Amino acid sequence: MDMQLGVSLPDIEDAVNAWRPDIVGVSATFGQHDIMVRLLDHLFGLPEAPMVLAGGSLTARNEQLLLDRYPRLLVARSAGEPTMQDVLGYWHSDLALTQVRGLGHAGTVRGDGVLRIGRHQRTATVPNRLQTDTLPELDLLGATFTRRGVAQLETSRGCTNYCSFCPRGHKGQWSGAVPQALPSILAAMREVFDRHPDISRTLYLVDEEFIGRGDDAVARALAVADTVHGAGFRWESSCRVDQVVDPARDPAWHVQRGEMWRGLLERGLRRMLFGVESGVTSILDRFTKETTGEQNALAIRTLSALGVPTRFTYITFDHLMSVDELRATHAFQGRTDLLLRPLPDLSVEEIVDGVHDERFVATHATGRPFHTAISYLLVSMECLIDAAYTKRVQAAGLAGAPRPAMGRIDARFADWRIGRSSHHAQLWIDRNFALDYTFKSLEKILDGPHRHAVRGARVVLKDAAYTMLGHMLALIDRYPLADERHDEFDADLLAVMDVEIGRLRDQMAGTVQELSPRLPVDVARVLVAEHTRWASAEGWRLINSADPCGT
Ligand code: B12
Ligand code: SF4
Repeated sequence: MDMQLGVSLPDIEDAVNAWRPDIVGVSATFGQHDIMVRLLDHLFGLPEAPMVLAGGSLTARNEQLLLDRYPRLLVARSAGEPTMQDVLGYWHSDLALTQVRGLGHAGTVRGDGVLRIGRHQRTATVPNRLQTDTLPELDLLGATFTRRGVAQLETSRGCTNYCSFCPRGHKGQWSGAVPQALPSILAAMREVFDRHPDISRTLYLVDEEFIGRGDDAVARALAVADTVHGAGFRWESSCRVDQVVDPARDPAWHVQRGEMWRGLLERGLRRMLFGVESGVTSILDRFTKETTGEQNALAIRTLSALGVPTRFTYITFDHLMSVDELRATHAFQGRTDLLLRPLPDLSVEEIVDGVHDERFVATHATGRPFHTAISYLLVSMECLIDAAYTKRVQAAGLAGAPRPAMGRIDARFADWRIGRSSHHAQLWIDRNFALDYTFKSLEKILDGPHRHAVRGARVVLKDAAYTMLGHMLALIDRYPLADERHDEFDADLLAVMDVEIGRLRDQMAGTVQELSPRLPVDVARVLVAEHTRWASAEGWRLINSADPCGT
């Protein structure tokens, strides 16, 4: 039962009361803590409580908190399939609880033993490499399409890196063979797509790292793409920048990669998301990104010259950053020598060489600043529970209260001026989020010149956000670090934001007026309605609906 598809909590409670299941599995992700607690309260309050197993990204973050509150709960801490199999074995008394792979628990949970509350235990985790075929549940795909959702699939699990802000506990190390079951999964998905001819035949491969590692990484990526494309789909996914440019590798490796990117485009790649996260090497070091600013610059040039449609995510503010780092961030986002024109007539060798050559870059640069290619500007670090970065923030005495709803903690910034700027940047994002999201959604459903026009309108919003960052830096220069005058700083910042939003309003009115007659009537209607709402909004509020993940 999927609550994203209209199922309510009472519906689930009714189903549990009617079916009286032995085991209930619950999956929760960011933002769903409150609803999960209500469900678990209900389940554990039943006279004969079922065995309850919870998993998902948010559950993994809140494991300790949940086990404190529900000592009989089982927490699935890794990929679900082996854990589910073992839990069935446990239910049938074929396995001991300690033999169930990938579990967090508080002791004995079947009501037939002594609970050791407060001594949470973890069983051995299943490495991702032991599970290369993932079989998605397809019985909800049709209902997902009816609600204009998208089809997701994983072709690998885990990541090749350990960024400090990305808790790896339940995601693990990268593993991916060419999934043997992929053709039959795709055939089954195609049957569902066939019943929804209006839905774009695009698959979202939600791998954390699509390419992965190993000598056969390129061959595997091309084979997966071949299979997906051969089944009639285009696809989007995510991967790391070091799959494009890696200073430790030789030119031959880079040429092979360039050819791989062109090969992936021929095999239906629609867009690839890269978590650049910063262009400043000291920040990348703090993030344990294992990349450098220079590497990111070269990768952005290479991808744009190869014509790969990209999304870049970027963490503009982090709690441990200095003003110099924020200034360098601003400079990187403003660089006009990163986005090159697609160069289909040049060989991969020429591009791989050329991105190092400033004359080549000057000849082929679009002149557009890099920030126009960042999915969401002005985003701040989220201190996720259990992440290495969060531990550094805690060690620096900056940690605040836990926020289980988002699996993170509140935190102050080492430099109060950056903290106030980050807070106001979030206000800026939230005020403009719905309008930007409308543009983004329209872009997804439009093609050709219409899509281009909508994209142009998004750039207007991005330019304004970037201008705000410049204002913030100018203001920071006027306030010494040692003299914490929060109220005055806030007032100055709000005054600038008011001026800038006024300017944006004027500009956006012109943009929408020019754009809407060029759009299909129903699309124009959606845009005008959202624009009217946005233009008449007053004041600055947090709405907690930002989506900096960019996926
Ligand atoms: C799609 C997506 C989104 C979409 C969600 C859309 C949607 N409605 O599905 C959007 C864009 C909204 C999003 C946003 C965010 N996301 Co996101 N997102 C993803 C992505 C790419 C895919 C999610 C997914 O479906 N995964 C596949 C499922 C199958 O994985 P899973 O839920 O973890 O489940 C597995 C196990 O946990 C387990 N399991 C799950 N449930 C259960 C239940 C039982 C009973 C059992 C036994 C097992 C089990 O089995 C599954 C198979 O292995 C993942 C990357 C990834 N590969 O997971 C990132 C990811 C989950 N997102 C992440 C983050 C940080 C966020 C944000 C917090 C970013 C931010 N700073 O704001 C926001 C928060 C969203 C919010 N609510 O505000 C991180 C989480 C970090 C971490 N390592 O835990 C991830 C892992 C990406 C990354 N590596 O950085 N996201
Ligand atoms: S942030 Fe991305 S690159 Fe870094 S460990 Fe997580 S999934 Fe891997």
